[in-house]
This record gives sequence, structure tokens and C-alpha cells, in this order.
Amino acid sequence: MYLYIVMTSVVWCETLVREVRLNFACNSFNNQAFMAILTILYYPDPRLYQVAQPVAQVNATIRRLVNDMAETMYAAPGIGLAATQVDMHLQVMVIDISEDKNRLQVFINPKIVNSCGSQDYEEGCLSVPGIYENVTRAEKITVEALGADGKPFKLEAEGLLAVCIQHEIDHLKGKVFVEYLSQLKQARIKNKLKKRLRVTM
Ligand code: QAP
Ligand code: CO
Repeated sequence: MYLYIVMTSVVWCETLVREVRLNFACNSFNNQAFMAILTILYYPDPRLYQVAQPVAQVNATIRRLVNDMAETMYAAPGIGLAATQVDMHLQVMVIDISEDKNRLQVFINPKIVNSCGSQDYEEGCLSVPGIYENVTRAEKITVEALGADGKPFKLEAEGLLAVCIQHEIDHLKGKVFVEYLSQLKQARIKNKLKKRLRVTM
């Protein structure tokens, strides 16, 4: 009888250990697999004016930020998102201008090393919902950055992609596209967003 109890408790113990191990394995796996939708700051939130710091090392924390930003951008949906917009003041931005939303471009520590021409584009911004205004920017740019793998790359861009890269790099410098507009338009946009915020709250 005593032996029986000892044996069942050993069996039970082993099952428990197996279960705990399984749970631990699951949780570690989930920590990697699950992504999160981050909260987007709305203009004129003062945190949008903070200047982003360069990334020292593209590690698991940065890759996780990239994944969460991509999920946030796709869910919105948007075509570009800078870390500043999710209150992370690091030089990280994600862009996907493809129709099928399957061409994610990641830029870490981006730098425009060349630009020429000019183009007008009606821009929007996830931090300025419902507002679309014309902005003049360079037509063609050459940008250097690190990818999600930490490897440096160089890219020549024009058209919408060039606009988007310039728009997102502005965010990293603490600049929102509405700052290119007249003071009157900026004031009107601020009022509109404040009113809308009051309605939804
Ligand atoms: C920046 O913007 C951009 O107002 C990315 O209600 C925009 O993804 C670069 C969005 C245009 C170049 C051209 C805006 C979603 C998305 C809104 C976006 C909205 C819902 C903006
Ligand atoms: Co924006």
C-alpha cells in the first residue's frame, strides 16, 4: 500500500514536471511568435516632436519592435510607420506600398545620401487621421540603412516610395507632415483633431 502511494506520487510528479516544461516551452515560443498592435500617437501629441536615437545593435528587441510596428501598420491599415509614432524614439521605420501588402521594407538608422528633383503628393499620416494635404518633396532619393537582419543596404527610390521614405524619416526627426502647411491650416487641423477626440471620448 505504501509502495503504491509512493509510485503514484512519482508518476504524478513526472507528469507535473512534463507539464511545467511544456508550458515553459510554449510560453517561450509564444513570446517570439505573438506580435502586438501598438498604440499610435495622434497629432499634436508632443511626443511626436521627440528626435529618435540611432539603433546601436539590431538584436531581438529591435526585431520584435519591427514585427510589432509591421503588424500595427498592416492593421491600421497604412503604408508606412515610424517608431516615433508608437512612442519608441529609435530610428526604425517600416514601409509597405505594395498592393498585396506583402512587400515589407524595414529601415533602421536610415540616411538620405542623395536627392534630386521635386514632386507634389497628397500625403496622409496614421498620426493625423482623416487629413490629406499636398506636400512638395524630392522626386528621387538614395537612402542608406540597415535591414531587419542588421545588414546595411542602399536603395534608390522615386515616386510614392521616395515620398514615403522622406515622410517617415521626418517622423524620426520629430517632424509631422502638417508642419509643411501654412500656420492657418495647421491650426485648423489641430482643432479638427481635438474636436474629433472629444466626440470619440
Ligand atoms: C505616410 O501614411 C504616407 O488619415 C504613410 O484615416 C502617406 O500610411 C507617405 C492612413 C501618403 C506617402 C504618401 C491615414 C490611414 C494611413 C489616414 C499612411 C487614415 C487611415 C496613412
Ligand atoms: Co506619418
